[in-house]
Amino acid sequence: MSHPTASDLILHHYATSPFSEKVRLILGYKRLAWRSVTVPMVLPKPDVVALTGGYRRTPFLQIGADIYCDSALIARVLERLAPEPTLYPPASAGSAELLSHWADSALFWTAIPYTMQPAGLASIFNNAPPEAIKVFGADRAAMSPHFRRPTVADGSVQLQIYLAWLEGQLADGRAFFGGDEVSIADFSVAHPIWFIRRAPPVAGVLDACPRLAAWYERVQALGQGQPGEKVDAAEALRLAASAGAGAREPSAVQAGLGFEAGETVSVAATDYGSDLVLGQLVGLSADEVAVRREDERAGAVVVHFPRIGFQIKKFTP
Ligand SMILES: N[C@@H](CCC(=O)N[C@@H](CS)C(=O)NCC(=O)O)C(=O)O
Repeated sequence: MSHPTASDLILHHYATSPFSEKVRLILGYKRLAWRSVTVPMVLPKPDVVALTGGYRRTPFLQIGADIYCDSALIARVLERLAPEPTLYPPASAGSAELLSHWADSALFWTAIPYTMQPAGLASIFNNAPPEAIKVFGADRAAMSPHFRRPTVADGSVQLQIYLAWLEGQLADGRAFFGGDEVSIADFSVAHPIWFIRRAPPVAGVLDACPRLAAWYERVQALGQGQPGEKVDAAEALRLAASAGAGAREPSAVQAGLGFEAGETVSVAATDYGSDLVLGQLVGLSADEVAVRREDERAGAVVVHFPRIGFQIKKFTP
C-alpha cells in the first residue's frame, strides 16, 4: 500500500464557492501542491456523483479512489498529510473548533443571502444573463427547501451583529482568532468575508470593522499558494478507477457505534443538499464515516464524511 503524497490531491471545486476558498486557503497555508477539477455550480453534476455517489455539495477532495466530503473533514485530512503548519494548535483547541463551526454555519448562512441581495447580485454573477441567475436560484431553493431565508432587512442587522462579535474578539490585539497562532477558525471566518468582499456594492458593511479588515489581510497573505494544476473530470474519474478503492489508508468500523462493517448504509447531510449516498460501511469512528461503492466509470471508490452534520442509517431497500 503506497502512501499518498501531496501531489495526489485533487480538489473538485469552483472559483466562486466560499467553502472551496476555505480549502484553497488551507492548501496555500500548508504549501501543498494540488490539482484542480472545476465542477458545475448547479445540478446536473454527473461527474461529481460518479465519484461521490450522490453528494452534490462543493468542494470535495479526491485522493486516488478516496473521496472526502465536507471542508471540515478535508481540513483534517490535509492536517494528517501535512501536520505543519498546524490548523489545530493546542492553545486554542476547542474554542477554534467552536468558532469554525459557527462561522461555517451561522455566519455563512447570514453572509451569503446578505451578499446575494439585489444590489450584490451583479458582482457575484459577473453580470451573467438573468436566465443563469434564475437557474442558480431555483437550484439552491431545491437544495434547501425548508430554509426560511433571512430578509435583506433582517440579514443586514444579523450580519452587523456577527461582524461586531468578530471585531470584539480581535479587540485585545490578537493576530488570529485563536490568539497568536493561526487555527482552523481563521479559515472558516475568512470564506464568508471573502464572499462579501466580492460584491463591492454591499461590502461597505465591513467598513465598521478595521481589526477584521487587518486580520483578513493577514489570512490572505498566509493562504496564497500555487493555484491547482487543471485536470478535467474525465481524467479524475480515470485516476479513481486505476487507483482502486481503499488504496490509501486502512479504515476500520469501530465497535459500539451502532453499525457493523460491511452493512449497507446511507449517509446524508442533515442541513441541506441531503442527497443519500449508499454504500457498504468500511470505516466508522467518532470522527468519520466511510462507505465503499461501485461506479461504472470511477470503479470502486470509498466516500468519507465527517460525523458532525451527517446522518448514517442502515439501508433497507
Ligand atoms: N458543510 C459543507 C458545506 C459546503 C457548501 O455548502 N458548499 C456550497 C458551495 S460553497 C454548495 O455545496 N453549494 C451547492 C453546490 O455547489 O452544488 C462544507 O463544509 O464543505
